[in-house]
Amino acid sequence: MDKEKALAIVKPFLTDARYEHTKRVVDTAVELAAFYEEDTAKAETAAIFHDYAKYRDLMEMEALIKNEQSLPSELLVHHSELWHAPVGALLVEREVGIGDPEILSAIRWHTTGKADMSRLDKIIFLADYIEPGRDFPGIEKVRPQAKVNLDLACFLSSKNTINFLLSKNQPIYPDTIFAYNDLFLKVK
Ligand code: DGI
Ligand code: FE
Ligand code: FE
Ligand code: FE
Repeated sequence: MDKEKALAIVKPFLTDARYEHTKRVVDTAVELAAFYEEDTAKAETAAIFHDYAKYRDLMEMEALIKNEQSLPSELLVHHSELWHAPVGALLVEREVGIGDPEILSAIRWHTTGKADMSRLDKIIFLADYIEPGRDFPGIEKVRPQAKVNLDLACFLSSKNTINFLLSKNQPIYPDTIFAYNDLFLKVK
């Protein structure tokens, strides 16, 4: 999809700050896709729409999670912050008409990750974590790995996120753990 057209679709659904974040994720993801010889057009579209559902009404998302076969009800016992990724993939398909399974997968898994992520999944997961506006503790060890070892960069992001969640006494979504273990075995 044309970049300007896609950005114009997503903009009304985002705050100004989130829109700026989205554009930085786009630049980061396209740069990584080019570096790893992945499809830059798919990376661009996935990045533009990755936070499409970030500000959807919680009741609307709850109803979708209850009623849609493709959304596991287990999401409901976890933090609602996780919902926008899988719900976003569904709504981007339904409302925007994006049908490419690789793009939808990258949107779906951008928050938690999962085991056996595709290269595009990893690029969006990582770009969302390291875009230049981010300032997470430990991020300075992740950024230099992005173009050296994609699995290691994703592993470090996943580890930092899990440490953050543990420090906040938050439960860890199963796919977040599956992503961590899978990447652990890949980088050890
Ligand atoms: O949407 P963004 O803010 O750009 O970033 P994101 O989609 O990576 O979501 C960020 C939030 O999701 C962040 O506050 C950490 C949280 N998160 C990621 N994995 C888990 C999680 N929260 C819980 N409770 N459990 C998880 O497994
Ligand atoms: Fe997100
Ligand atoms: Fe993320
Ligand atoms: Fe994001």
